[in-house]
Amino acid sequence: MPNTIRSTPREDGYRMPGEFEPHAGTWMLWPTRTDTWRLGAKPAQDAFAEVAEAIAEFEPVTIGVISCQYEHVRSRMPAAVRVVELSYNDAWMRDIGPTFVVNGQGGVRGIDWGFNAWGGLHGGLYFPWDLDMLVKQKVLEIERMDRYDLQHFILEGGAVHVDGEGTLLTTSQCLLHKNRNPHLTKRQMEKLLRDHLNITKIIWLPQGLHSDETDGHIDEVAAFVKPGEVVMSWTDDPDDPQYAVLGRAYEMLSRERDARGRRLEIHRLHLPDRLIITDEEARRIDTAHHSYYRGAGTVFAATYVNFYICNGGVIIPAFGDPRDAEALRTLRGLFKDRRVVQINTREIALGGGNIHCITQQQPRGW
Ligand code: KQY
Repeated sequence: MPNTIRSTPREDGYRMPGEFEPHAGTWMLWPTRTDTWRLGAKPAQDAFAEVAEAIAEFEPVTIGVISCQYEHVRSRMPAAVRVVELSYNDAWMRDIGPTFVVNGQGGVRGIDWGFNAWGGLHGGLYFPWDLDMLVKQKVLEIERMDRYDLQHFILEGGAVHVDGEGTLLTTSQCLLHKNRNPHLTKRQMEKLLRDHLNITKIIWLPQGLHSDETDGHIDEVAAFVKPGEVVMSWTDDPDDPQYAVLGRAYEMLSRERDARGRRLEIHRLHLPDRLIITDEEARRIDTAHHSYYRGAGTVFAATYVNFYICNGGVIIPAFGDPRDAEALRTLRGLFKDRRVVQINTREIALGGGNIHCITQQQPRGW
C-alpha cells in the first residue's frame, strides 16, 4: 500500500513540475464506455492507440485497461507500451490520474485529489464514478510512490496548468463551481493549491470555453510552452460565442505577471470550426440515463491547445479542419526543439476532451 503522508509537498520540498520538464513516462487509459464513445468505442480506441503509439516514440507509456480488453490491447500495442489491468469508469487519465510532485533529488510522490465525474449529482457527466476515484491510488501503488491524501478537495488535472516555477493557471468557472467544493472558500482552495503544488501565484481566468462539458477546464483555454510563455485558444470571429471569453482571457493574461515577476509572452492559436456531432455519429452512442447527452447537433469544445508535451515531442490534435495546418505551423514554431506530431482526434473530441485530457505525465524527478 502506498505510504500516505500527513504533511504537505511544500513542507517536504516537493513541487509540481511543468509538463515540459523531463518525464519518466506517460499514463493513459483504454476507452470502452459505450455511452461516451460511439460504435462500441472502437473508433475512439483507434485514436487513443494512435496517441499512445506517437508518445511511445518519445518516452515509455503505460495504458490501464479493463480485464476483458487486456489481450486485445496487449497484442495491438508495441512492446514499448506497458499494458496493466485497471478498473475505471471512463478513460480521462488527466483528471482521474494522480498529480505528481518532485523534490529535485529523485523523489517523486503523488497527490490523490477527490473526483466527482466533473460535478457529481449536480451536473456531473455520469454516475457512478467509484472506480475512477481509486485510479490515483492504484497508479501510485503500481509505482510504489508515496501519496498525499487530498480526497476532500475535488480537483481534476485538466483544471490547472503550472509553469514549474511557482505559477498556476486556472479558471474560476471550474474551481469555484458549486458542484466541486462548496465546502471550501476561494482562499482555502488557494492555500491547498499553494501547499500541495508549491506555487506562489495563481492566475484566475474567469471562464473556460463554451460547450466545454467540464465547466471550463483551463486545458481547453491555454497552456504553458515554457515558463513565461503561454499559448492560448483564439478566434477572430465576433459571432463565435468563444470570442468574448477568449478576448477577456487575453486581456487578463496580458496584464498579469507570473510568480517570478515576468510579463507573459502570449501566442494565439485560432480555434477550428465548431465541432458538432452528426446524426450518424450520435445514433451509434448507447443511451444511458445517468450520462451526459451526446445527441445529434450537440456542440463540443474543440481547440488545438489541448496538446500533450512529452520528452522531445508534442502531440497535437487535428480535426480535419482548414485550420489544422496553421496550428501545426504555429506549434512547430513554438516548440522548435521538439518534434511536433499531429493526429486526427475528432473521435476523442466527441467524448468531450482531447489529447491532454487522456494523458498524464509522470515526471522523472531530477
Ligand atoms: O481534462 C479534460 N479537459 C477532460 C475532459 C473530460 C471529458 C469527459 N467527458
